[in-house]
Parts: sequence; structure tokens; C-alpha cells
Amino acid sequence: MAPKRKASSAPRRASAAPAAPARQTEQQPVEAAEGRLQTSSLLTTAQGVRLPDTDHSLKAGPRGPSLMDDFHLREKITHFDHERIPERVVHARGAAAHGTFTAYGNAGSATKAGFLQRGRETPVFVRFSTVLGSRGSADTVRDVRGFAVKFYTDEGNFDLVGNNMPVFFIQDGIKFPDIIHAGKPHPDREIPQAQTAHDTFWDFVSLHTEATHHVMWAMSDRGIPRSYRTMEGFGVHTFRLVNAKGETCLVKFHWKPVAGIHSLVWEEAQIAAGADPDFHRRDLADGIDAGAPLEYELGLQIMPDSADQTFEGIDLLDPTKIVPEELCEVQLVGKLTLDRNPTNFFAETEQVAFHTGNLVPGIEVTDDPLMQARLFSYLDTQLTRLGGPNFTQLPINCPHAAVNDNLRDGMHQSAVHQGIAPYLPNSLGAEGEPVPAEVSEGAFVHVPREVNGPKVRENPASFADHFSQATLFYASMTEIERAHIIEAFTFELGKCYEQPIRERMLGVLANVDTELCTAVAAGLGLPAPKGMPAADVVPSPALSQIVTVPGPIAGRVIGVVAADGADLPGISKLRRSVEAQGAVLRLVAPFGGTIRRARSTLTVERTFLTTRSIEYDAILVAAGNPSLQDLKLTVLLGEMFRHCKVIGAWGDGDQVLTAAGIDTTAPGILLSETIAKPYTTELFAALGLHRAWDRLTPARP
Ligand code: HDD
Repeated sequence: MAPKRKASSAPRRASAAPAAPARQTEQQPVEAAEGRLQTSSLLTTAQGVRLPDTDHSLKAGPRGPSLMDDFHLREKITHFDHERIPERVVHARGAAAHGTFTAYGNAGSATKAGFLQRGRETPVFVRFSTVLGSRGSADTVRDVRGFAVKFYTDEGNFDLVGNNMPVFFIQDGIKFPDIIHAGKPHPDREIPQAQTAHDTFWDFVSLHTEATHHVMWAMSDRGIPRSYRTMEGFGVHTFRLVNAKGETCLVKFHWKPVAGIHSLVWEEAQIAAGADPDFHRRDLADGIDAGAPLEYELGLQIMPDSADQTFEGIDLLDPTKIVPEELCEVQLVGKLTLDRNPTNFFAETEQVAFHTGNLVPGIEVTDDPLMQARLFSYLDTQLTRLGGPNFTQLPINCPHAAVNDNLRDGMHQSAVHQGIAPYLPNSLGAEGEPVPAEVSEGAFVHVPREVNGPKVRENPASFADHFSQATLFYASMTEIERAHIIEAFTFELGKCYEQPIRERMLGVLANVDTELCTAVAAGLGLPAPKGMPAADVVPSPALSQIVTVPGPIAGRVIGVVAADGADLPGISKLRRSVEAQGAVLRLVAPFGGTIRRARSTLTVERTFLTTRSIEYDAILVAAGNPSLQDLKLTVLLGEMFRHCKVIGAWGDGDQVLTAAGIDTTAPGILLSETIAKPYTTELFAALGLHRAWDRLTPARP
């Protein structure tokens, strides 16, 4: 008999609709599970007719033709034929998790939004994504990452549909199809997949200089995050908050990862795209399964709602501009914890529908022309993707707040609405039909604002500065981060076939930074043009992600290389310390199965054949196998070394490192006699710095 099913914890829609009739059978009752139709322990058709066999079609004799009579064959194949829905036009590749947002309460003076009041806990669903790739593309490509958060608040759903970069390529949403057409694969051959390293992207951004600031972010380490847990998130646009007194302020939303901001290096990202295309998706799910939730703090940069909507000379309606944290502090107002993996990818991660227009009382949008276009696009796109206007009835999209919307009928309507007067005003409303809410009852009333102006297709003059913040970004980077940016531009432009595009882009870079332009030009073998970079920018150290104080290591993976005869007690001791930090230890050996010493054994989790360096944040060689050698191990250790990751060994394990060509005197190589507390403390601190960058550069950046 099939196991009993647990009740789903999917959000409930509180509507006037009666519950769908239960699909239970009398003899084999299975706990009704909302959102799932698996209510019988016996195999049935979609109509509930029990089936004796689903492996053989109904035929006229064992060797004869299939019969039209076979309602099960036709239903099974028809349903299968329609299992796919269109992938998202952008952000098709994604992974998600459930969690909770807990407000600290200090945002109460800025906004009346209930979920930001002290102590409130709100269920959330967060979907991370890349932008350009198809649903099956690799996770670690160089791209912007989506960071979309759905808060199921008591006052309705609030969606904060952000990215891991605080600026955007365009200032007006009317250009969104252009930037996406340029970034997506070429229309003739549909290559390259999921990347910007091609002519059409660089053609567009070199002609369209308002993209320059965002391009700097995309070519920086932010374009290749180590993990979703080590990414910042940004609402990008300026929003307007309204408090209980009706006072307003302008605000930018930030998500600050508790695990710190860390990235891959480019070679790792490329290897991972082949060796483990699901790298980020796996890391997200495995981390949660291992009991290491993802954590972020929500931050607000709160600015006055001034008449000109600028702050310190920065136009707050221009989505290509940041407000440096040094000019306006990010105040932390709550914590997001993601601790539950979805049960079904399609039902939840694929069918979730975000919309920038999903707002709650106390949070409003501004006149940023990029945001204004988004307000149209997100609702519209779901009509095609989710097949009609009733996608809010899908469990993952259902508000937790009570719903009574007078919206009726349409494709895939699953509510059985009551009453005869789904219109207002009416004099025939039966019990259960809605009446408009008062402000005192929590109605969303837009803050009255004067709106006037000539009807024009124009940008404000303040949108004309395309370079100063790109310069600021580069000036705020450490030496190692600058080297990565130079490498990224050189790689991407090196993949362009058209010489005029490369030259034009160098012309753009000349207006950002002379050193950057000269270095990229040298890499491309082209002359560096002259430009006029802003001379007076004040760097913002908050933009750099290189840390000098160790951060937490939860979710990080430490590999231990060992074979028969290794110090198994030492490995077990290390595993306990690693797991106490919320990190993971993986035992890597020449062969699968177990390794043994005397009567003890340990289970092998990866073999030299099935693993690659990208799986580990640090690697250690256990004592006990000094003559261990293998070409794949040499490659693994060599990559770990090149990528500035922590490498270690205890006992005679250092001989394995030396035999693999590792300079054991280099920075970030940690040796010890045994596994003891001082060693693990040193190891975790080194890992908490993410990388030993000074291994490749003489001085610390
Ligand atoms: Fe968008 C999806 C983020 C500009 C039109 N966008 C989408 C997702 C994220 C963003 C994270 C994936 C949501 C999910 O996981 O389902 N988009 C942004 C940010 C932008 C932005 C941070 C600029 C600040 N987007 C933008 C513009 C337009 C769109 C200007 C159109 C005018 N975006 C869409 C879309 C998508 C989408 C076509 C595709 C799938 C979806 O909406 O549900 O409507």
C-alpha cells in the first residue's frame, strides 16, 4: 500500500469558493492533500477510474494494432504532450526556496506595511535566476541573477522583484525588448546560450552608453556568484514608503547576505558550467537539506521625498544610478531565512508568478520609467506563460490574505463562485459578496500626488550622465577585483567577431577609466582610445566584496582526500567540527564504496573520477596515504591552488600536495600534525576569508 501523504503546506486561498470535492475512496482513504490530486492509494485515471495496468496499451491481440477504446492510453499521452508551458521570456532558469521574513520593527516610522512592524513573521517564497539562459542552461554563466521575493503578508502579497546588481542596463522600460534581443542567442543559429560574450550584446551596449554602469557590474565578480547564499539583492528602483500618518519617504531596498558576498573565479564558473550545470541549484537545495538555511537581512536606504526626487545630486528615478552606502546608510529592518525546499519544481518554482505591481499599503512605486513599464509586463507575461488570467489561484501564487475579488470565469477557473452580483455597486449582493474596504480596514489608497507635464518621448536631462558611476564602481574595487574586471571584458570582447564593435566598446571604456581601457585594449591587441573619465569620483568601499575579516562558513564544502589506511578518527573529528559550523565535509577517494583502516570504515562520497575542484571551497589531504598520486587528483589540487582556495593537509598528507606540484609554503596552505582545535580554528578563519587572494598577488589588495 502506498504511504499516507502529508498535508501540503501550500498557501491557502481564502475565497468564497467551496472546497473541491474530495477524491477519496472509501476502502483506501488517503489524507486529502490540498493542492495535490493524489488522494487515492490506487492508480486511477484523471476521472478516478481505477486502473489495473499502465504498461500495456489495449490492442487487438498481443501483436495487433492499438484500439481507440483505450481511454487510458489516450489520456496518458495527451496529458504528457501538454506537460510543458512556455519558459519565462527572461529569467527562465531558476531555483527557489520557502522561508520566513521576520521584521525587527524599526521600519515602523517609515512605513505602515504590516509585515515590517516589530516581530511580524511572514511566509515567503524566493526564486533566484539567471536572465538570459533557457530553462536547461547552466547556472554559473556570467549574467545578472534574479532575486525575486514573494511575501505572503496579511495585507496581500508583496513582491520585491529584484536582482543581485543595484542598477539596470536601460533607463526606460520601452527598451527592454531591445536589450534582451541583443543579449539572447543570435536569432539565426541560436548561439551562444546563456551568455553575453557575443556580438549582438556588445553591439547594443557599445551604442547605448546608459548601459555602461550595469555592464561594469556584470563584468565584475558579481556576475559569477559562488552561491545564492553569498549574493546581495537589490530592489534597484527607488520606492515610496508611506507611514501611518501619511508621511512619505523615498527608499532603496537591499538584501544583505549573512554569509557575506562571495563569487567564483571565471575559470571555476566555466568548469562548473560543464561539470555541474546545476551548481547553484544543487548548492541551494543541498544547503537547506543539510540544515544550513540561507539568510539575508533586509536593508533600507531611506531618503527624503523631496520635490525633485534627488539625493545628494543623484536622480532617484534613474535606475542606472546607485546611492553609495557612505552617503546614505543601509538600515537593517528584518531577516529573511530560507529553510524549506519546494516539494515540486513545476508547481512551485515554475508556476510562481511575480509582479512588481503586487504592493501592500505602505509601499508604492515611483515614476522611474523602467519600473512603470514593468508594472505592465509582469501581469501580461503570465497570461501566455500560465495560460490565462486565473494563475493567482495556483497554490504558490495564492495570497494568504483573504480574497474576494469579483473577478470571474476565464481559462482554468477553479473556484466555484457563489452569488449573482459580481459587480459593484449592486443591490442584490448575497452574503459572501464583497463590499469596498475603508482605509481603517486596511484599504490600499495611493498617496495623492500631483502629476502633470507635456506629453513627450524624452528623458530628463539628469539621465544623460552615463559614465560617472561606472567610474565610481571601478575606482571602488580592490586590485584583484579590477584584474577580474579587465579579464572579463577582454574575454567577452575577445569573443566578438566584429572589430568595429570591439573598438567602439573600447571607446566607451575610455570614458570609464584609462587603466581599464588600456589593459583591455592590450589584451585585444588594439590601440587604446582616449576618453574623458570623471576625475572627481569618491570611491565607495562598500561596493567591494573582498573581506579582511573572516565571515561565517555555513553552507561551504570542505573536501578531504583519503584512501585505505588514512587517519579515519581524524576525518571523523574534522567532520564534527565542520558540521558544527553548518558546513559540509565530503570524503574524496580513488574509488567508491568505503575506505578502511584496521576495523573502521568510512563511506566515500566522491571519487577522483566523479568530482572536480569546483565542488569544494577548501580541500585537505588526510594523514596516512603519503604516496597517493593520481592525474585527476593533481588537476583537482592544481585548480584549487589556481583559484586561491584554502588547501591543507595533516600528518604526512603534505607529501601528496608536494607530489602534485603544490607549493606548500604559499599563502592559504595550512599544514598541521593532527586534527586539533587550533588547526580547525585556523582553517575556518581562512575559509571565512573566502580565498587566499595574496597567493597570486604579492600584496593583499
Ligand atoms: Fe524583469 C522576470 C527582475 C526589468 C519584464 N524580472 C523577472 C524576474 C526577475 C526580474 C528577478 C524573474 C521573476 C521570477 O523568478 O519569476 N526585471 C528585473 C529587474 C529589473 C527588470 C530587477 C530592472 C530593475 N523586467 C524588467 C523590464 C521588463 C521586465 C524593464 C519589461 C518592460 N521580467 C519581465 C517579464 C518577466 C521578468 C517579461 C519574465 C517572466 C516574468 O516576468 O514573470 O515580465
